[in-house]
Amino acid sequence: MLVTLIRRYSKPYLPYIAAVILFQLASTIAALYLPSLNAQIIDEGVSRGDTDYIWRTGGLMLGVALVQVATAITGVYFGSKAAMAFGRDLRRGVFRKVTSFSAKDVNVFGAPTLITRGTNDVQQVQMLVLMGLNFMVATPIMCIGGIVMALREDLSLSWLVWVSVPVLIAVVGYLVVRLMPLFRSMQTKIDRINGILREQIIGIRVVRAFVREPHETERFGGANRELTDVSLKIGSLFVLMFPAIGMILHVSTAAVLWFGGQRVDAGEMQVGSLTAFLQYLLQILMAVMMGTFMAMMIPRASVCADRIGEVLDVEPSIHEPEAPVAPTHRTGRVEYRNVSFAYPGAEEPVLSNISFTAEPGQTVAIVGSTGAGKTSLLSLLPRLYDVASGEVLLDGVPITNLERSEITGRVAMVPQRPYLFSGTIEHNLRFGKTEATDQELWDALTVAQAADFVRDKKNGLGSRIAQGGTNVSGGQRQRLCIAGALVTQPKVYLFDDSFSALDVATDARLRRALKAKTADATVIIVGQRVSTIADADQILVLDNGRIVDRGTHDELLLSSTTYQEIVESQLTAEEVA
Ligand code: DCP
Ligand code: MG
Repeated sequence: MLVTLIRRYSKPYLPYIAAVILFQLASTIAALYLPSLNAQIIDEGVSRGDTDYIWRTGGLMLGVALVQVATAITGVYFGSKAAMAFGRDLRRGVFRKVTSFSAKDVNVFGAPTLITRGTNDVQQVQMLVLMGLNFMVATPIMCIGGIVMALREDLSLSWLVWVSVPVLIAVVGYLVVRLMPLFRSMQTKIDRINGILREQIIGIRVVRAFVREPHETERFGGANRELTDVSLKIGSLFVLMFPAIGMILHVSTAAVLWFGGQRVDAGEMQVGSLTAFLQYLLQILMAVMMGTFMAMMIPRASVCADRIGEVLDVEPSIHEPEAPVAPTHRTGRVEYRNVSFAYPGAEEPVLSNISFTAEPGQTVAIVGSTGAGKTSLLSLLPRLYDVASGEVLLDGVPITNLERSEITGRVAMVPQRPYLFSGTIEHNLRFGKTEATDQELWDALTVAQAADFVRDKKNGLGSRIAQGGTNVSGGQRQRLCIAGALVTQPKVYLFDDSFSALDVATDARLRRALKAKTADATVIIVGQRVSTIADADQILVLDNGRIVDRGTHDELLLSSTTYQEIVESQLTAEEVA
């Protein structure tokens, strides 16, 4: 997966990568040239006292050093550009994919892990690409070139290379092998922390209400401790790594000086060659170390790449039809034909054999006890879920044959738990229709009985809304969502218990205004309160996922025992009050 991802997402940046390779090649060759120039100065210039030679070669050395620095910087510049662009594209890929998910697909993963995969996991892969680009070319050339150059300086000291390099590889390799499983478990621990944190932030009111803070703190503490433990283990191995590497470098230096010194004494080697040899050996060891570090990043990044790949490979369970049908008319007629539906993974269907028709201009109300399947029934029309059997038709066309834009353009749903996005009131109202005029917004607010409270706000339409709409009351949130639906002027309105947070008087006013505004539209209302639904053209009584009775309020009062019970329970409650 790692290779596939890198290949697929780095394609547009091949010119950058080519530049990186070129510049690194230049910089590495320059770096390899420097010690030998240094040796020449010492051996040819200093030993003979040839100041002229020293100046000339010194100047050349300065020039080479400048070239080396400049090419190295340019190489890193292009490398970073390519790696960051790669990361951006990959993140965008994950985001696009997740936005194409249906509710069912999101449930398969869960929100926290999708968030980690789109952020932290992408970052790990991006890091590998960055390191890879910065060291991939330099490391092997430095290593091999260093060995060749070192041997050119002095063959008889070469055994020092053959000893120190394997020792370094063995030590770093051992630590890396110990580190790998720790990195792997780190990713899942981060997932867990994310999950718990998210749940607690979202559920903060419940946590407060039930004084669950100590328990929740404990739960988070546990996950946090686990992450800390893993990080500590990783840290303690890293603590070992640096002294170990340092020791190998220093012992090698001492050995070169010791054995080389003897050869210099014996007149078999020049001082310049000795320093050059030492520098080459250090370059080789550095390169080996970098190579091993890179190797260490691969397993972690490939775990991350697999996790990202899992998301990218999902075929969204709800997709556009292959051969979309254009409806002959767009009036908003809704028909459910023998619809059954079960949530993914559930054994029992939540809806069975639902059939009804809602004509334009009509209001269909759905009542039923909690858990009867009302929300599920509504969510089938905008295709949040697909039916198990039967058909849902919009203007005579099965919605599975309609393009998504055909459905969303004609159907507006006010969900049971209304949601507002962070931004302003205006931005939320224009969510479904960006080109709406201010007048349209105010009209919608007036119908939704929300104009007064928006006008009372200091910034009016520009008032800020917090994420999720938590800085307005439940009733205000409902009314803003209703207004948002009205702005889009759909053919079909779905109100899922949207008037529950309103007092009876406001509810009545709202529905009266709504009636005028939605005269030609199809309205499907889920309601608990009998007063909300009493004047509907058709009332469906839902029980346990089945329509047990249907008719108008007056008909049902006579014929339906379930409906009678609902009415009685509310009448007595109101009478008592
Ligand atoms: N259900 C489920 N998975 C979901 C949502 C619901 O398994 N993601 C189940 C739980 C209920 C049944 O489906 O037993 C019906 O749920 P609805 O949300 O459709 O029920 P209502 O909307 O009728 O209930 P309420 O009046 O409480 O809103
Ligand atoms: Mg519901």
